[in-house]
Amino acid sequence: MTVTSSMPSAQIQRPNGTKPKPYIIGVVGGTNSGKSSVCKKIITELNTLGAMSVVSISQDSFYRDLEPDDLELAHKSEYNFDHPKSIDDAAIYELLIDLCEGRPGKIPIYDFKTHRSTGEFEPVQPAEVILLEGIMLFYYRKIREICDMKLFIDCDADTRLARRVRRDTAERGRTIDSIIKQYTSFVKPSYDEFCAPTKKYADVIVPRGVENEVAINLIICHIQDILKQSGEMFETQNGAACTNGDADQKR
Ligand code: UZR
Ligand code: MG
Repeated sequence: MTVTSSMPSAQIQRPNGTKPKPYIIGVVGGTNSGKSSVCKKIITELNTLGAMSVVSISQDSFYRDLEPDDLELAHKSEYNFDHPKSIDDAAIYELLIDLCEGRPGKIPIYDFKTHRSTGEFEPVQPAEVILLEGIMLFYYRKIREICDMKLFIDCDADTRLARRVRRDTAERGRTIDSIIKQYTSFVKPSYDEFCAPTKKYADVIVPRGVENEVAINLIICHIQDILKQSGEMFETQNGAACTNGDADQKR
């Protein structure tokens, strides 16, 4: 694990008397690097440690709707979903602002088989911790700047491709030929252009993803410390007396 900075970069402060803004953790890495697994592991660990509310948001929910021509290309594996313009980054940012300001939001439900948003949404409530994962999130300046902690999951390209073949055949209705065509024409070049260079923005670079228990434990401890500190500041400002177990009331 490489620790390049440990300063939280919280920009949004809520007025005195309201709960502190959620702690936003951005998790970036190439396709199938293990981003979702790292997020799941962090959620499980945080939940076991105390009554902490955590929500997880994926960049994959925010693919833009395609025009008919582009949709046709997508079905032939000739559309570049790994280009920054394919994501509605403004919608992600607006959702984060809503959650930071204590308003509930909604996450679109995307269907990878049809390459379309289903038109349905999943409601999301403000929480103490927000995990935000996706291949290009640090490419978008506003999103990267709203993150308090930025993780980059580092994983060899051959491992990622092998996992991608397995996942996309099993879960996303793809053939091996279409996966390889998409990978060599778009996924790999876009990773090199839009994802890998954003590693420089990460606070922590995690090799081997979810298998890296030492790194994940250090990250969990850091999150706990930060939440404890902001909970204590909140109590001091508001004169509230809470015990350690009252994480829900504390924040
Ligand atoms: P993760 N993707 C599709 O294959 N089809 C879609 O309709 C939308 C996205 C792929 C996308 C990217 N692209 O590599 C991957 N391509 O989903 C991101 N080509 O998902 O980070 O979970 O691997
Ligand atoms: Mg994923």
